[in-house]
Amino acid sequence: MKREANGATVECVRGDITAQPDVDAVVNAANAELRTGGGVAGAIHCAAGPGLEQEALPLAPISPGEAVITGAHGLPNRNVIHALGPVYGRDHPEAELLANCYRNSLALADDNGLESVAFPAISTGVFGYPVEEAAGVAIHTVVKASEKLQNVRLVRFVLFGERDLEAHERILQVSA
Ligand code: AR6
Repeated sequence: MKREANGATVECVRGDITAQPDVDAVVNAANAELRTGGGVAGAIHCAAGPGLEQEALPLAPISPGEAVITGAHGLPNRNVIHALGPVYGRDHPEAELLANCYRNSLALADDNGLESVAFPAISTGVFGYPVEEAAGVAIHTVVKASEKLQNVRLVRFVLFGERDLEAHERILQVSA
């Protein structure tokens, strides 16, 4: 499903973040060291090839809420934006740190002249953030941030599972 927010389209789809060839940037649910890792990070590094880690490593370490941008290497996009989500129950205040991931990623995309960005559900895997809570933070932050975007016109949430998709759609329905 999709909604309009301040001239930008916000949409939720079920899929794989490494298979979004029509967006300028994909966001990586990174680790602080910007190394390969598992989950989204593993899939992105695997699809991009070793050049991605080589380019990213000198930008590490990053802190929760922070985001950095690199080229996309073997991925069919222009850039990868690497954002470090909070570990649920450890990094506080977790909602603020998670919101910062989305805000900072969108600001980086916008500043680099990108028009479309795809996000996974940051922190909801290994980092243990309950998906319903994370979806609220993610969607509200993106809708609010869209007020200030000059270049980004499409923000896509790419959810791996049906339950994750439904959680995001429920929030998007009432927020844009
Ligand atoms: N496309 C879209 N979503 C995916 C994909 C994919 N290919 N693969 C997994 N997901 P996670 P985190 C979903 O663990 O919680 C890594 O090891 C997944 O089902 O990737 O921020 C890093 O190195 C879940 O809903 O990110 C870090 O150490 C969501 O994406 C740590 O995990 C996020 O899961 C980051 O943990």
